[in-house]
Amino acid sequence: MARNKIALIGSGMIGGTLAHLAALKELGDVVLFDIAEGIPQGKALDIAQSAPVDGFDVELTGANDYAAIEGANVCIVTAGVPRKPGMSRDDLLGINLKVMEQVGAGIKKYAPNAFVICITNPLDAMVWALQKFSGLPKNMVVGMAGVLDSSRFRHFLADEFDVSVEDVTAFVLGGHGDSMVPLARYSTVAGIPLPDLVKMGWVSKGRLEEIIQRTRDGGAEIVGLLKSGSAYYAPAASAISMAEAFLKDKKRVLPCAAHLSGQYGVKDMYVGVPTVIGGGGVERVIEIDLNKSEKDAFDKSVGAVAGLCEACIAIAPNL
Ligand code: TXD
Repeated sequence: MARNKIALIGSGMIGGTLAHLAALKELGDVVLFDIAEGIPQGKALDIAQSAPVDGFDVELTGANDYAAIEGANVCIVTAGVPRKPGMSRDDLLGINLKVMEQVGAGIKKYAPNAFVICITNPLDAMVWALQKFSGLPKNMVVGMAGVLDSSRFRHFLADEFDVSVEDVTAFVLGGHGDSMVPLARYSTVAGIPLPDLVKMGWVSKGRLEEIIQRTRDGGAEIVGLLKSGSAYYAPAASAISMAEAFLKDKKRVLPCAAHLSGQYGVKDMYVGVPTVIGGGGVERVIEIDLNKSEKDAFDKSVGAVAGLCEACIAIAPNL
């Protein structure tokens, strides 16, 4: 029986970590792809040389040609450039949009049946453009942000309450960015919603607000500490959980940037919502009840994503 094949488009910090995790978990053979020559080959060889120590049997290869991703079951896209000093968000958007055009063409040609997980920023707009450039079914192209954002929220909550991270569930909706919407009402410790924990005296309302704000600023906090580059361990782990849900048909309920066609009143946009991920890709978008303030925050976040999509169309009218 042939192994699954996982193609990593972009072999930078997240790409390399993805390759290591996918290999350790024996999710399948791994192909690292990048335009930088030597980087994907070097990382593939380095990780392959750890296989005898850790005892995993997967093949790792590095490539600069899209033909190497042929027949991949999963493609995880991190290709692009990060924001550098003096660069506006629009500059970044323009450059990464061109990258998505190339990546979309490569996937369309060599891996049209793959489940595609986009990580490149600005996430909600890039995944939207990648789906259009690749022409793959909308349920097979998804963006990673919600798993990471809710994992950050869970970490902070578990730390605050001094309980296991395993017993904390958290819910984050909306776009990946300043306007993300962490939902306290749907976040729990072993099923006890956060507002109840406030009533039980576990945490004050003010402190909970601080934790929510720290979650929103989670990416920036790490950028500030690292000085160059952004987070990569938790983003890679988050994308791997999505790939695993697909490859093992686990039907996990995960928040992802999914294509909406009317759900939550949103049409033809990718926004962070709870989904079911299994062998059919995004098998379901779960529509939860939002109260007035949650809906307002969600709509504001959707507005921010719509602005990014419009900026994409201004650059690439063929979208
Ligand atoms: O939650 C989330 N979605 C995110 C997103 C969390 C953290 C970081 N997030 C974004 O992921 C970040 O803003 C970046 O846009 C991506 C990738 O982050 P990473 O830290 O891995 O960036 P690197 O190390 O700069 O790697 C990017 C690689 C690098 O090796 C380039 O040579 C390559 O992308 N690159 C390309 N590969 C293929 N094709 C093209 N055109 C290309 N251009 C650059």
